[in-house]
Amino acid sequence: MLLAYDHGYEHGPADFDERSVDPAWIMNIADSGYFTGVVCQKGIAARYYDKNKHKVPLIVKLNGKTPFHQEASEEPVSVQNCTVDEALELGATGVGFTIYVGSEFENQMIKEFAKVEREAHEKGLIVIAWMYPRGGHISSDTSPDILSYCARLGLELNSDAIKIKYTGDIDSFRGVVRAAGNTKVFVVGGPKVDIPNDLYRTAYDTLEAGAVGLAIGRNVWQAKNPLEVARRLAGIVYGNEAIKL
Ligand code: FBP
Repeated sequence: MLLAYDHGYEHGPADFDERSVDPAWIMNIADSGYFTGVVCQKGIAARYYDKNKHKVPLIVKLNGKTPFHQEASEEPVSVQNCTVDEALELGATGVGFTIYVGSEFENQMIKEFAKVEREAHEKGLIVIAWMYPRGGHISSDTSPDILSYCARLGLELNSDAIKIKYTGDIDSFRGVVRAAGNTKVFVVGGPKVDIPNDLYRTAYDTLEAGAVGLAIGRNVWQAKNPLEVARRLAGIVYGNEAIKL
């Protein structure tokens, strides 16, 4: 279970309430024992992640984009703002990198990713690719065929794991997981759902389809009781015995 907290960059502080706007509050949730990683941009890591104090492994997201270029005519591009060495210095166990598959800037992101992947692996870091189909050439970002293509690309680019959207049903998602080969698959959480059981059902189904876990943000830290949501999700992901609390 990875706790995602790069939303301040990707969506702006509108995603946060008075609790979740504070990165220190998030680090406590991440360190609660339910999570196997916290994902954030370098500024949050530098200022709020203490490698001598926090037990949860750190994944530094190396690129990002704001939502201000969302016109249909504007193709998405996620730009690198942090190096592998900086991530290492911050205490990272792994690095994260977004590729908007299908974007007119896809080649630029793949080229940057290839450099990052090479260097991160040489230096012993885990590499996780956010494989998001996006842009005017993409008809649907939950299409099983398109997500399978993204998953396969993640494997071919030598990602240890990919983070990807759910297709919406177990059978088609099995195909996505199969396309990823031995690259591990994490499923994104998405906007907060109103009915918690829908979240738990999706978590269960994605694991049933072969995903290794969830890389989830809003559905945890926007919840009234984040640790209760984390506990329920951990029960699904690890099985109850593995919960460390
Ligand atoms: P959520 O669980 O909140 O959806 O977080 C997953 C995530 O991939 C974040 O890492 C990232 O900030 C955000 O979703 C990207 O959202 P968008 O789909 O709007 O680009």
